[in-house]
Amino acid sequence: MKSHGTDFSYFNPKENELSDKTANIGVVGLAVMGSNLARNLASREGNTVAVYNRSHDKTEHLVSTHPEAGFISTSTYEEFAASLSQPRTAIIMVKAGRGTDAVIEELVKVFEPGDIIVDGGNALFTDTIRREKAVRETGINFVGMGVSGGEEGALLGPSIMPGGSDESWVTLGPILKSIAAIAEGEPCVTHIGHDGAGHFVKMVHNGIEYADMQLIAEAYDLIRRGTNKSPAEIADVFAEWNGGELESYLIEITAEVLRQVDADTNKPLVDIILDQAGAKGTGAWTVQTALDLGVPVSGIAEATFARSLSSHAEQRAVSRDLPGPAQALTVDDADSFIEDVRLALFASKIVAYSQGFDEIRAGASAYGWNIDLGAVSKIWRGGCIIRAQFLNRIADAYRDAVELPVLLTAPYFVEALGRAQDAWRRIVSISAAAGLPAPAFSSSLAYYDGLRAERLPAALIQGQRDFFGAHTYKRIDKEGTFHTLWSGDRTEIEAEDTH
Ligand code: NBP
Repeated sequence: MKSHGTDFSYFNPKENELSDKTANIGVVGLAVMGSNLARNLASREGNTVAVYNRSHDKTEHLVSTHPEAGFISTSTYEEFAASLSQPRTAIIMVKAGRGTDAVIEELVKVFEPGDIIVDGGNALFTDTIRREKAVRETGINFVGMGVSGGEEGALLGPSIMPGGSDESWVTLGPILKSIAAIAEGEPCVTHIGHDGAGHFVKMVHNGIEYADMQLIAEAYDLIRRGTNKSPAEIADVFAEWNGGELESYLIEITAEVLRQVDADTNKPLVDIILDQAGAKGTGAWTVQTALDLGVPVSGIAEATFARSLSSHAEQRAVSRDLPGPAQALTVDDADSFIEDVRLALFASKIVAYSQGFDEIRAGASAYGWNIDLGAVSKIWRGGCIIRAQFLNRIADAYRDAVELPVLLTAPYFVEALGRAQDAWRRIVSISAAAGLPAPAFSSSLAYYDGLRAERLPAALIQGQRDFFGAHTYKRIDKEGTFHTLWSGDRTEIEAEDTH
């Protein structure tokens, strides 16, 4: 995880020498996300939007192609600052990393204490914590803000996850509520917590997205291989699933992608697309952070690794002749097989979300954020990529038990997992026997069974650790920490705790 340096030691609040401030919000960075967010802001009553981009031609292009937006075009940071009413509020939408630091450095020179700088890019939350600390010293507020929903979301209503101070939320809250997606009458934005909390939650959102996509891909693959249905026929299956408990944006677009026919070859597009999945790194951040926090997000990790395995073309090429099972997948009853896959998908999806919320809980505890998990699930119901009907069930679970230690132990999920588990086990067994990779299905099931287990073989691991490294162990029958003298007479002694 790369971090980028920031030095605001030169900061010297400027006299407010410029007048004619007419915009209540500004956007810096006018590539696709910034332009669309600026247009969204401008379309809401009461907003006047100042825009700035490093290459001025982009600013001119946006302003001239959208005269209806009434943008205030600016070509320098000074002009940009002068066009904003106080407290000045600017949303940065530039390529995350060095670009973000570069813009912050410029804005800090022209903004004043009490003003608000918002980073709406996909920043690593630890960068946001560092930036917030540095900017705070100047008296300016810094808000790291996760934005989900892609280009369309930015334009029509994203799900927004702002961090930052309570003071900045007072100004920002109404503006963000005016542009966010609406789900069941509620805007998909809430003040997540201080400093990096918003970007942390956005990161986990993306991790869950990876898991959700991988699970759907595994479901598609098993149905295709098990039933010989065409992609268009499987699109119908997904469209039907979208009418039930799996209803979600990702299931909906899966049907659309599977139905698409390639114009050049007249074949299903999914058969023409190279089977190597890309990634921009937020899945890896989620897993790296989970490892640091000691949170087992195995479904998200498998989904991230599955993408990297897919993209290792040379390794796959030399491995093609590795021995596999003699028996291919055979399915007698296609309809009941498809229903089993649906249930396995639903159960695994519950695990992925449960693991993601576990990571948010652990992050909140480690970084001192007070995050309302029910509110997080609600703001993901609209605008974002993982929007899904069952987020309401997650909100219900945290409403009924705020301190719920494991999401999947909430009554609704216990019932759903009980209903799904036989099918889930059948699907994992069948795919393993047939040599078909279903890593997210199988790791989710293993996680579920690991949580359920009355006793785990971790006891043996503690014995091994004590044998080779004198790492000590605890006993089930008495207090204290113990070590066996493995290379001596193998008696047990009380020891210092070196866990
Ligand atoms: P890009 O990530 O492609 O960034 C391009 C923008 O960054 C341009 O405006 C460019 O200015 C500006 N920029 C760069 Br690069 N370096 C700069 C610097 N040193 N100083 C000032 N400006 C600089 O744009 P995007 O795809 O619109 O995404 C914007 C942000 O939103 C990113 O952080 C992204 O991760 C995040 N995001 C994207 C999505 C999505 O679906 N695309 C979704 C959610 C969040 P120039 O025109 O002068 O080169």
